[in-house]
Amino acid sequence: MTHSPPYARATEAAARLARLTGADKHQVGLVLGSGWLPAVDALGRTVAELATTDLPGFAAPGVEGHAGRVRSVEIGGTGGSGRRALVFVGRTHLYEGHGVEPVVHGVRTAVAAGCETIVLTNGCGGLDPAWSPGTAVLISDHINLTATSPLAGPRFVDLTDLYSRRLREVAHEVEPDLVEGVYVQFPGPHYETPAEIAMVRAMGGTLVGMSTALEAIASREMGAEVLGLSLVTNHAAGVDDRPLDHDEVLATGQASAHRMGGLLGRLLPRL
Ligand code: 8IG
Repeated sequence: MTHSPPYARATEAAARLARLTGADKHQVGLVLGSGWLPAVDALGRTVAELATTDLPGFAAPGVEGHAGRVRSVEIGGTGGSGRRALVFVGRTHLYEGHGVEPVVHGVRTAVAAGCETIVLTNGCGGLDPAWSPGTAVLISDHINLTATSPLAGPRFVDLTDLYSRRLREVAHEVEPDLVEGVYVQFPGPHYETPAEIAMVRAMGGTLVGMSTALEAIASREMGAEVLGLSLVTNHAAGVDDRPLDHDEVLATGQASAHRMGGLLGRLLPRL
């Protein structure tokens, strides 16, 4: 069944990627979300970089007017391990309106390129008032409120340990004071109302965003182990009485770039 169109397109993208990067295989796939983009240069030596639109199956540039980029990065600095990370600098969101397939095409391509580990990062709203903007949170589980799935047909995938306990333990070794949270994916692009955040709290959610859950499901289905990291860039609606502001989201990402780059740089060699 992995020969049906979306999977076949990911295989084609992986083949093109191997040709353009000179690497037969990559070992770790990393998706950088908002808040994490400024950390990209701290990850290691970039061996090759291309636009996602150089590969088959990726959505055309969105509102920002520029295509996402993919980097092939050497893991572990100079001397290196010979292992490569495939780094997606930006992602396609469900709210762009192209459907769910382009949203998960990056992680499917990464797994088809050999990645057995997928690291998903995002910027999000935090429900805990103690999580000030700039707090990194390890995702322990998710609640998918998009009312959709990246899978179609009888694919009854077990999600019991979706955000791998083993990889979370590795993350705690690398960064002992990392807290954990339950990520709730909304479709967006609007932020939540305070009443919706009260609902999320009642459900057991502690982080809200517009990505990650669907990508985690698609990664798991293809057999990858998943690690999720959120950067709280704002308090969720109603947690304080300030309105949400996209410029603040960007500023928090800039201010956190050094710390998040350091965290990912120490994490990648351990995955
Ligand atoms: I950055 O508060 C960021 N993305 N749904 N809610 C949702 N997405 C977000 C938020 C937020 N902050």
